[in-house]
Amino acid sequence: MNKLTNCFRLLIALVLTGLLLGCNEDTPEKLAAQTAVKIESGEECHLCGMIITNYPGPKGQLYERGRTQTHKFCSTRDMFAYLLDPENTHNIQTAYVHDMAVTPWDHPDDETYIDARKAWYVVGSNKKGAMGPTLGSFATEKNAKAFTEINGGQLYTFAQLDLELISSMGF
Ligand code: ZN
Ligand code: CU1
Repeated sequence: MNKLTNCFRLLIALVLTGLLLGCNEDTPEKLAAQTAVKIESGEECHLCGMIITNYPGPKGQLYERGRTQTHKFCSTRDMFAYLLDPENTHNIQTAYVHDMAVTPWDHPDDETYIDARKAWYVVGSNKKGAMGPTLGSFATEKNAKAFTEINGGQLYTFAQLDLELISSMGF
């Protein structure tokens, strides 16, 4: 009886260890998905091919299931044109945008990326990105609102953005 219990315990311990190891497995895919990466000078926008760091305004990057590389974009506008495309949207695991409340518009910093799904957006402001009109991106509603008071534009949450709105921005 005792022997059996011990055997059973050992089995449970083995299974738990296996589960833990499984969870901690840092595959390149997982690492790419979980964090925003640095955009090096010379890197091109996945959508339009422009050199990303040569232009002002918030950038975007996203991770698509099954890829080993993060897709990087010259502007939030281009990232959303890609992300909201029905062909891509269901494959996208994580997306990041700059928090423009804490970084200069002309040279947004690599350390200031936030989860794109939790961000607030301003469309129609007088601030231009790499492709012209773009979406200002912010971690908080308060900061997004403060931005509209100076630069104009309308507030949106991630869920309120759609392809029609992005196309209507023109560039
Ligand atoms: Zn682009
Ligand atoms: Cu571009």
